[in-house]
Amino acid sequence: MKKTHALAGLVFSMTLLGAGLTNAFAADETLRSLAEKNNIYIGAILNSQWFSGGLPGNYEQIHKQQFNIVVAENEMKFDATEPQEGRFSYGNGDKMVKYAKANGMRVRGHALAWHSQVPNWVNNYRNDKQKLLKVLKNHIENVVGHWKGQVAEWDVVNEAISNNEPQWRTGSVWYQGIGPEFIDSAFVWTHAVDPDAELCYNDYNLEQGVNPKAKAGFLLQQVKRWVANGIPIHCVGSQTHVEDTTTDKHFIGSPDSLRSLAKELAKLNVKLKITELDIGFKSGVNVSKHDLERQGQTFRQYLDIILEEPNADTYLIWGVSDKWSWLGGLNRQKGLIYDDNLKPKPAFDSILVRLQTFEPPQDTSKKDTTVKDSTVKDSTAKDSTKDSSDAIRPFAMPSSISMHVAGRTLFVTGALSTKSTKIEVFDMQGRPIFSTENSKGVFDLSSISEGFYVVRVKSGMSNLIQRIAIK
Ligand code: 9MR
Repeated sequence: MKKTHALAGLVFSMTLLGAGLTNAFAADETLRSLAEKNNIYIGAILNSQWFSGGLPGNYEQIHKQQFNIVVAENEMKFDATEPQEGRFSYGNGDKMVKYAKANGMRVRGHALAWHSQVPNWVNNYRNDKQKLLKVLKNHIENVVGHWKGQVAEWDVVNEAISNNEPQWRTGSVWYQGIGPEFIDSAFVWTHAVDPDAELCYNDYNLEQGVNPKAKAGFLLQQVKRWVANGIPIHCVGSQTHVEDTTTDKHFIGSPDSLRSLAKELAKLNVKLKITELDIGFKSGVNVSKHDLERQGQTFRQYLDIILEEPNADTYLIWGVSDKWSWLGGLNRQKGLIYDDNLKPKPAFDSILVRLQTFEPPQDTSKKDTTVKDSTVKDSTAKDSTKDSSDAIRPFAMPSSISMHVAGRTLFVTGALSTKSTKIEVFDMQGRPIFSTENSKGVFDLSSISEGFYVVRVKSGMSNLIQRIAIK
C-alpha cells in the first residue's frame, strides 16, 4: 500500500543526465501543476481581505496559479452564513465558489459545527438541547444544501476536543447543550444532504503522537467508534499550526507523529488531510536566512506525508503571504511560504523542489480519481492558470543558460549575470546542499557525495532547474 520511495524507480544512469533531460523541469511549472502530477491537492485559504477586494492583484494571481484547492478564512463559518436565526447569507461563499469554478479548483467548506464564531443568538440557547439540535440541523441542511455538489468536502466538526487533556471540549455550546452526540448527528445530517461530499473532523495539535494521552490518540478512539457505528466520516483534518522548534523548545509536534496518525487512520479507511498549515517563529525574534531554510525543510517534511501516505491527499496552508496571516494573534510570525512582498520564501522552493523530484509509485490508483473528479469546473472559463505573473518569476522565464557535469565539476554556460546569479544544489528531498553566488560558471562539487541532486541556477531573468547525478 505504501508508496515506494522516490528514488526506488529511477532508471537514470549514474553518469551525467545530459542534454536529454535539460528540460526535465519545465520553466512554467507551478506548485499546482506539480501537485496535479503527483495526484494531490495543494492549497491556501482565500484571506478575508480578498473578499472585500482589499488585496493587490498579484495575490489572486499567485493564488490561482499555484493552488488547486481553496477554503475561505472565515466566510463559510456559522456567524458568516447564519448571522441571524434562519437568515442565511451566502454572498461571500458564493464569490469563492465562483472563483474556484473559474479556476478549476476544489472547494473545502469550513466549518459547520464549531464552538467558536457562533453568533450570540445561538449562545442564547446554550442549555436548551432540543432547540440546539434543531438549530444545528437546520443550519447544516441550509448551508450544505446551498452548496451541494460545489463544496467537495466539509469540516463537519471543528475543534471538539479539549486542548489540555484528552477529553471533549466541555465548554462548547454544542457539547454543553447537546452532549457528544452533536458530533455523530452533524455527520449524519451533512451526509444526508450531500452524500457525495467528503466529511472531515478537523482539529489542531494532532501532530503530537497517537498515544491515548495525546489529542490524536483520543481522536483515534472516537474515529474507531464512529466507523464501527456507521457514522459517515471520511477524513481527519490536521490543522497543523506548528512552531519552529528553535523558538519554542517545548513544542512537541513533529511530522513523524502526524505520519503515525495517517497510518492509524489508513487502517480505518479514513483519510488524513493537512488543512491549515503554518510554521511560525515566536514574535519578536530575529529570523535569519538559515532559519527560513530550516522552516522550508519542515514544510517539506509535512509534504512528504501527503506525497507518501496512500490515505493522504491534501496540503493546505493557512494563508499565502506573511503580511496577511492570523499568526500574530498567537504570538508567532513569518509562518507562510510568501514574504510580506509576496515573494516566494525558501519554504516555497523547498515544496516546489520536492514536488518536482518525487517519483510516484507505479500504482497510482490511490489519488488519481479524487484529484481529477472533484475540482469545481467551469468549461466556459479561460485557463487562468496560464497567466504570467511577476510573483512567480523564478519559474516563469524561459532559460537562456545550460549546465552539465563532468566528473565532480559543474559547468554552467550562457550569459551569467555578474550582479544576480545564484547556483543552488538540493538533494532529492529538497534539502539545500550547496549554494553560491559566484558567476564564473565553473563549480567544484567534490565535497558532495555520490547520488542524485537537483541544481537550480537563477541568473538575471533566467532560471534553470536540472537533475544531475554525481558519481
Ligand atoms: O484565520 C482566522 C481568523 O481570521 C479568525 O479571526 C479566527 C477566529 O477564530 O479564526 C481563524 O481561523 C481559524 C480556523 O477557522 C480554525 N482553526 C484555527 C484558525 C486560526 O485561528
